[in-house]
Amino acid sequence: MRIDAIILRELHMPLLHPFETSFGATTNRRVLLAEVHSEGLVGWGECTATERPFFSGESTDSAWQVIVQELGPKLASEQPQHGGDCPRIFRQVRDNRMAKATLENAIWDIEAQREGVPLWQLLGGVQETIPCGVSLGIQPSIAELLDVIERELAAGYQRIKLKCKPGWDVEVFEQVRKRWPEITLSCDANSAYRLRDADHLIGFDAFRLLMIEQPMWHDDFYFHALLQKRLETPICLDESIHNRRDALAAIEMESCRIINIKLGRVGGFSEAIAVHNAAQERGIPVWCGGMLETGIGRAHNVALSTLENFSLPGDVSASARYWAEDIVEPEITVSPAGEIAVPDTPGRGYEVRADLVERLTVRKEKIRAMELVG
Ligand code: OSB
Ligand code: MG
Repeated sequence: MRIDAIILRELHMPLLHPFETSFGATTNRRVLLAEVHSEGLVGWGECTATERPFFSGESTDSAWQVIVQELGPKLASEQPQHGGDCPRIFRQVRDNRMAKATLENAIWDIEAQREGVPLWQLLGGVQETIPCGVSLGIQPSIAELLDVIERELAAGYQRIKLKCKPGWDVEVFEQVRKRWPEITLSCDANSAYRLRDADHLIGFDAFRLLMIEQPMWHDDFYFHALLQKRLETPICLDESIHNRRDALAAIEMESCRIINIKLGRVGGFSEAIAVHNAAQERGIPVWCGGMLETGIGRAHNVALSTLENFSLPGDVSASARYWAEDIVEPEITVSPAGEIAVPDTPGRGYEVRADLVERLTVRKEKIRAMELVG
């Protein structure tokens, strides 16, 4: 496909509610969107980098810089035939996976439109409805958390994931389990614990959690394997898994029994599919994580979640949980059974509201091809 233009945008969008993890709270999202024009079609990609480099080493500003100076010019100088050509085009640039995913996913988005098939079918998806869970940030009090859980269960969500950290864990789980002994419950520490906390973490077994997500260091396999040996509860790795090789290492070392796949964290659809397949071949279930995305990233997460081995409820939930008004039409909605029905229209299946995107844009840059940049 001929790349006619790449426009990078930054949008400012306030979250309906602040979202707090063990590494900090987010109130306002700075969202990067890539708008790629090719032969009359427009593909969109959303960058999942956080405002500050606390989840991974990437941030809104680092991704902006790498896309404008490196990845955008490389892509604009090529004629990729498929989204799957992007990893080769970007190979010279190390890391920066969220920046790479922004552009690669936009190319898949165009490819699905060009082929006239739903994006999820182009990816090889087979599930027409996907099971949904919610990720609940750290709340000001346990009482407030219980109210939020009650609301999300009433909305139909199939799994409640609690963000946790030292001081916001066993007491919280105790109260939640007292009220709801049987719900599917998990927790996500975003790397908040250390080896000295191992005995404390083993205490989590009492709460019959579906999994404990990324309890220790963001870049570790070895110590998670030691911990997993002592835990009954499955460990799920998020931050540690950047690609298929990481997934193979984690599975081989028994660092985890479940993998969270995030498009940005692994660098885009190609690598996400490779991680999915590697896990499937080894009997390790996966689910799709979230990064507080707008409808564009959310639509891409929905499409990815249709692959066969996405067998656990993910963190892909309704637009209305995050945004007063989402930038896609229709918004992403979840049924009372806690499922998203996957769109059967060509492409991503959710139209981008170009007028609203334009209104929310605070910075915009047209990317120049490599030979023009020099
Ligand atoms: O670890 O899953 C995470 C949000 C920001 C950074 C890391 C994480 C999260 C979430 C959000 O849990 C889940 C969602 O988008 O609903
Ligand atoms: Mg996580």
